[in-house]
This record gives sequence, structure tokens and C-alpha cells, in this order.
Amino acid sequence: MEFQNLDWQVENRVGTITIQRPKVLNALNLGTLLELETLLEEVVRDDEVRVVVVTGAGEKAFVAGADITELAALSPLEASEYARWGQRILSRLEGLGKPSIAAINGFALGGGLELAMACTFRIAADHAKMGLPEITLGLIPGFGGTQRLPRLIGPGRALEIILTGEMVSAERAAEIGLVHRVVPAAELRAAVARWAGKLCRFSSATLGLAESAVRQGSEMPFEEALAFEAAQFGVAVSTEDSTEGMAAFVEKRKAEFRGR
Ligand code: CO8
Repeated sequence: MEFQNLDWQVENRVGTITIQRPKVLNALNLGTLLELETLLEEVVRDDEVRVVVVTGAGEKAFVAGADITELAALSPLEASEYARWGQRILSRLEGLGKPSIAAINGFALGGGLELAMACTFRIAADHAKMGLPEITLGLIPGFGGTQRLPRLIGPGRALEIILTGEMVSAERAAEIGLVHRVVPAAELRAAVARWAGKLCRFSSATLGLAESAVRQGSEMPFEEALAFEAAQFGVAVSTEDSTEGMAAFVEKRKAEFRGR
């Protein structure tokens, strides 16, 4: 697939999406979002891809937000529709059924942090800075930030980040649970590859079931969520991979999962 604003590479069953507009710190414009939307539909169908990594081109930025020059030209109705569309794309990433890792290689701001938060995991370079600075532009987050951030770090801390518009360091982001790991910038690529490699060893079918049990279950009343977990557990047991996983344990050998 050929894109103007994205690069897409698959290696060792790991697909990497690189947002590629380094001159504007990889800001997400309409064209980039359209390409991302198209790519995700391909990725979801591509059985070769087990894990998706999202990162930004260059060393300075992951993604510095939605493209402000485009936002400035929107009417209120257009802005609202744009926000809904962007939200749908990020929800598609979140609900891909395959784990995703944001490799945060620099600034992750506004729509950039919202993109990272839609990923299953976030690994940040030590120089990365994160925030939702929309308030400093007279705006509020519009690609899911007001909802995903409090779900990740709690409403108190989310309100601080959203209402002050201040950036947090990678170290602070790890302390508050916004990122899973912080690594020296030079080691980011290797750390993400190791994390992705670990995930590739498991059944892609059961990874998807576990993620949806957590994500969908956390939006349900507790008893309903437990019933959902039990139903997902039943589906897991119906897979060939669960037969293989348990047989491998009994036979004291390494399981060969096939994603079925
Ligand atoms: N949009 C457009 N251009 C950008 C953006 C952006 N988000 N971020 C940086 N750029 C451009 C700069 O304008 C600059 O361009 P030029 O070289 O032509 O002047 C170039 O990238 C390099 O940036 P800087 O010179 O500013 O680099 P600095 O190192 O001085 O500063 C910062 C880096 C701190 C990251 C700074 O660039 C910055 O503050 N950027 C904006 C961050 C921001 O506010 N992001 C939030 C945007 S709003 C948003 O994401 C809303 C999402 C929901 C939308 C809902 C739909 C309606």
C-alpha cells in the first residue's frame, strides 16, 4: 500500500504505522486521517499482522496533534463532524482485535496523545512529552481525550492535564499510568520490538478476547461484565489454541499457537 502521509511496514508479523509529516511534527491533517482509516481496514483483515505499532517520523515528535491550520478553517458543524470521524478512526484502532503499541518517540500532544491512548500499550522515549494542550488554543480535546484520559489515569489527574493544558514528562506519565514503560530514546525501537515479539508468541485469537473482556467489560455494570468475561472465556476454550496451549503444558513443550 502506498501512502503520502503514512509509512506501513510489516516485519516478523508486526505491522508498523509511521505518521510521516515531520515538518509539522507529524500533525494529523485530513489526508493523514483518511489514509489511517483506509490502512486500518486492511490491517484488520491481514492475518499476517499480529501486532500493530504506531509511531511518528523523526526524533522530535510522535504526533503534535491535529493540524491546527486545518482546524482554524472549520465551521462549528464541520468541527463536530470532524471530531466524530476522528473518534471513529481511533475507536477502530482500539477495537482492532489485535494489540497495538504506541512507540512515543517525542511530543504526543492533543490528537497525538489521543492516538496513543487508543493503542493497547504505550512505550515512551525518555525525552517524550505528553499533553492535551487544546485549552491553550481555546478548544477542548475532540478525538476521545476527555474520555480515554480519565479512564486511564482517573478523573482528578485527567482534569489537571486537560484544564491546565500543561505537558507531562515521560517519567511523570509512567508514574500516573499514562505510559507503560519509559526507555532511553536510542532503545525505543528495540524495546517496542521486544514487547511486540512477546505478544506474537501468544494466540492472536485469545489476545483479542482478553482485550475485549477488559475494554468492553469496564464499560458495563459489574455483574454484567462478569457474565461477559465468562462468555469470552467460553469462546477462548472453543479455540484450537486453547486445546494446544493446555496440551503443550501437560506435555511439557512450547505451545504452537495459530490464532484459531
Ligand atoms: N498543527 C500544525 N502545525 C504544527 C502543529 C500542529 N498541531 N504542531 C507543530 N506544528 C508545526 C509548527 O507550526 C512549525 O511549523 P513551521 O516550521 O512552518 O513554523 C513546525 O511544526 C515545528 O514546530 P515548532 O517550531 O512550534 O517547534 P517547537 O519545538 O518550537 O515546539 C511544540 C514544539 C511545543 C510541539 C509546538 O509545535 C506546539 O505547541 N505545537 C502544537 C501542539 C498542540 O497544540 N497540539 C494540539 C492541537 S489541537 C488537537 O490536537 C485537537 C484534536 C481534536 C480535534 C477534533 C476535530 C475538530
